[in-house]
Amino acid sequence: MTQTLAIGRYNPADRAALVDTFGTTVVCKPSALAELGSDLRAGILAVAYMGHHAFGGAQMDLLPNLQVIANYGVGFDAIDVAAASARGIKVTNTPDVLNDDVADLAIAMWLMQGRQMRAAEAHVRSGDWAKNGPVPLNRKLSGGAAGIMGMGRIGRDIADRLAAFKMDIHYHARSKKATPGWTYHADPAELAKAVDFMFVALVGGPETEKYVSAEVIKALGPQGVIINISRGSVIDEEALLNALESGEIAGAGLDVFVGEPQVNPRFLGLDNVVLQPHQGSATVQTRAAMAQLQRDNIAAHLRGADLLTPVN
Ligand code: 8YV
Repeated sequence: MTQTLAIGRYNPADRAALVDTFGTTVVCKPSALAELGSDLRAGILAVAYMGHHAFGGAQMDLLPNLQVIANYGVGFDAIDVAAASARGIKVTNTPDVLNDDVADLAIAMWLMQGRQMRAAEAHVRSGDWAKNGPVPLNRKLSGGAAGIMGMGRIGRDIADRLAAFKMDIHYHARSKKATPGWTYHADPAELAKAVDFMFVALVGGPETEKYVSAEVIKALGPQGVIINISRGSVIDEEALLNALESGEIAGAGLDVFVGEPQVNPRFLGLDNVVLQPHQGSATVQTRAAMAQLQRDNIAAHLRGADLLTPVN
């Protein structure tokens, strides 16, 4: 009988690999658990989890012999880790393998927003270039001041890329890090005040909810642009929309939203934003590496070896 249950919308290759490796049963979301027979549920030792639906104590209790939840993603805010720990369930994630792709997307959104590439492309496609001449001048990006909100693994990879753009780099984190001379700000609003471009790379979850508050957004000022590749929840989205609509800040590049994949329709009417469908890690190579690490964690657990990337 299968010992592994996969929860989530896996791409065909990852799904096939889970089924081939573990004889996995696959369901789309945690709410489907209750529909599985009690014998099947009682046999499950490992869950391969993917997605952003909450997976909490109530769902864990439907799997009375569950030992490990291997998350497909570095962010594990959908999983109630405290509830898992209380039940003796281990949680793993997929750090590092996605850093490059997520940092690449952050830089791409920054360039796209700053150089108004969406409007510029429309200018070419519509024939306006030939008819009406060049687009208005944009702002220079290289050599400016950039802030990283949350200097973890992904924040560091974004900063390394920004260094190649000759940016003056500032950051906020819980503590000062060893850096090549980047400026630390203990207060998030002070970071915002010091820079024009703020890259948000915080860990999601209740501790960081609306961490980028109305005050922080205001401190960024009218030239300010926010790029967010972490979680929608870490920004006060209502305050962000107000600031974008009123010109309190200049723009945003967003890969993540509160309540995604539903996106607040107010974003759709704005010309100063670049919007992406939470695709930071969505390349063939990176998703394959995430899926492999997820399977490796499950395999390690089932053979009694140490977990590769434990969370708790
Ligand atoms: C998701 C992510 O895991 O790693 C993360 O934290 O946000 C993504 O890579 C991916 O969208 C699958 O749910």
